[in-house]
Amino acid sequence: MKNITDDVSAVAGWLWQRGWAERNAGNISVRLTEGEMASFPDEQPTLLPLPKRCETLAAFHFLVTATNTRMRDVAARPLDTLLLIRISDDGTGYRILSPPGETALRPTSEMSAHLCIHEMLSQKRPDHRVVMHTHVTELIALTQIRELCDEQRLNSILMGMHPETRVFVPDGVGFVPYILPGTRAIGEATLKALEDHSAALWEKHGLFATGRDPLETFDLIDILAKSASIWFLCRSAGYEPEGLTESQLHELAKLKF
Ligand code: 2HA
Ligand code: ZN
Repeated sequence: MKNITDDVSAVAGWLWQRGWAERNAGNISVRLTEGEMASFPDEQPTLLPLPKRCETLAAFHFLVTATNTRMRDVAARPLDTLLLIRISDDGTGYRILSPPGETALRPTSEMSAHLCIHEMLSQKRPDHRVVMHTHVTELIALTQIRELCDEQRLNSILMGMHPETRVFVPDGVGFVPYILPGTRAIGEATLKALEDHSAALWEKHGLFATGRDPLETFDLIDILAKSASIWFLCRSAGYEPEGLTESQLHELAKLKF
């Protein structure tokens, strides 16, 4: 538990420093492994309802950022801003195990999207137990350009701007057209986009990424942001970036790490 809390709080600090977490922007959840799961307190905390039953996540523990918390506070005071929750045995609700006792804190407003995604991950990519949402300025800016609001076009830009992207984000990003945040509809659209990609870009809002651990998930976001920045730098200098050629991309795709 301590290591994972340290990693989440380190990443939260980086998100803030990079300018991707204004006010209470962004949220992080981690499905804990058996070894990290906490024992049940003697007195069971109140059962809180889930918007949708999550049978596949029954009895799992998650570390989640609390709603209305700032990433800079998660970095400075992880124990006051991260919640340890346990999904009930029937998957209809959850209990907050930490902070202990009754607390006014509640999980992130994007909790329903996070849980939908964790359900899919537990089936399709069980080693991916981190879901991270943040407002990556450079990537959001791409989605403010109407002609770039297209999955193929976005991926061709992102892949072409830097070899790292082709190597470390081989499946590229999924694109989610604008939907009101916090709704079931955006949760479902994100889930669909993440079935085939480790990152989903929400039009005019931000990025959702999945990974095996918080540091790896941050790295993926960082690489995508780098590609977008290079594109904007070239455009701001008045040039159309050339992009890696098909044969260069093909060669990179064969690299193994
Ligand atoms: O957690 O970023 O999308 C605050 C948000 C909502
Ligand atoms: Zn957001």
